[in-house]
Amino acid sequence: MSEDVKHRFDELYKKAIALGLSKEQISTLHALKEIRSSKNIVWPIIIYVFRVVIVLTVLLTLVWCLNWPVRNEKMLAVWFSFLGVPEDEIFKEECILESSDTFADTFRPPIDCEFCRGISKVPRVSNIVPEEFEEKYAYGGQPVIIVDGMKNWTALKSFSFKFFKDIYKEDSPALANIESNCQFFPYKTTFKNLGEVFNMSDDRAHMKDGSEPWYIGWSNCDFSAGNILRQHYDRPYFLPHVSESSKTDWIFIGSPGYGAHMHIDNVGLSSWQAQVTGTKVWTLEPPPECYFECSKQIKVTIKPGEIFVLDTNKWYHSTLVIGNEMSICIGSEFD
Ligand SMILES: O=C(O)CCC(=O)C(=O)O
Ligand SMILES: [Fe+2]
Repeated sequence: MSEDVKHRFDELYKKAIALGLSKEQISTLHALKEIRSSKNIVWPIIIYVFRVVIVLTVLLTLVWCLNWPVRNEKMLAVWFSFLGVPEDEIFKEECILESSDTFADTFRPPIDCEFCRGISKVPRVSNIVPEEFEEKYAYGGQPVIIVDGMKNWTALKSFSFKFFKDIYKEDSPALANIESNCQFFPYKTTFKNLGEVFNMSDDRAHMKDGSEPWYIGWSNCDFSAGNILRQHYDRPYFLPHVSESSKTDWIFIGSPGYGAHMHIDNVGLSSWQAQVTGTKVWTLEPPPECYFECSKQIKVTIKPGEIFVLDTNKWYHSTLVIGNEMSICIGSEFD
């Protein structure tokens, strides 16, 4: 109400009292009731809408985090169809929305801490039969190192920076395919693709004094390159007989001093990673919801010739190449 209206209303009020009307009589006036109710109508509506928005946000966040009673994919499908994207286009391999690590971490459904309870060490085993590997390590949360996992692999002798540079030559179909269809992780480097990696100077690649460290990874989804790679290694002997390794191998390569930042994956399956050259320290952490039930951190050093098996979808993990040698790893998921 403006000051002028207030003033005039006060005057009227005083006159009405002077004319002998009581306060009670004045307050029963119809016009006064309307003024009172019109003054209060806006704020209650705003507060009501605000409350509804808060309750809906909390409910949707809970449903998203628990992935129940509606699956996250279904929620996204509803959202995208609201935006006019047809449902069958949403889950094609190329993402409509790139989800950042932080986004994916924040909205990751909570993990059952059973997988890490009581685990504080990573055992080194050898000569393990697939049945024992399956029972103890394949699908639970216990990470393991198989020290004789690369017996008879020629990769130990043939894999090098030059070996990969030759497979993915400039202008080769393999490099073009990798660059447009496979995943590439530059980590802390500024490389935009694999072509740029293989274009770096030999001095930097081989960590000549003072050169900048580097570390990258890529998935090999090129069939012809995959065939060449597989001539140099076999399916690890300890994998359960029925399990299949994915057709896509992962290669991680880089110099001492660098590695992968702390993250958790969302690939669904456990994976094995063969340390062909160099030495890498893995730092494992349970997800925050398991801090009070599991060891807070486990560090493990993987040496050349060893295979590390880890469920990267449950354990947060980061890596650091140590020593003097370039680290080259090849790995795959298994079901
Ligand atoms: O080998 C690395 O440096 C990281 C590998 C990784 O993040 C993975 O295998 O999930
Ligand atoms: Fe990972």
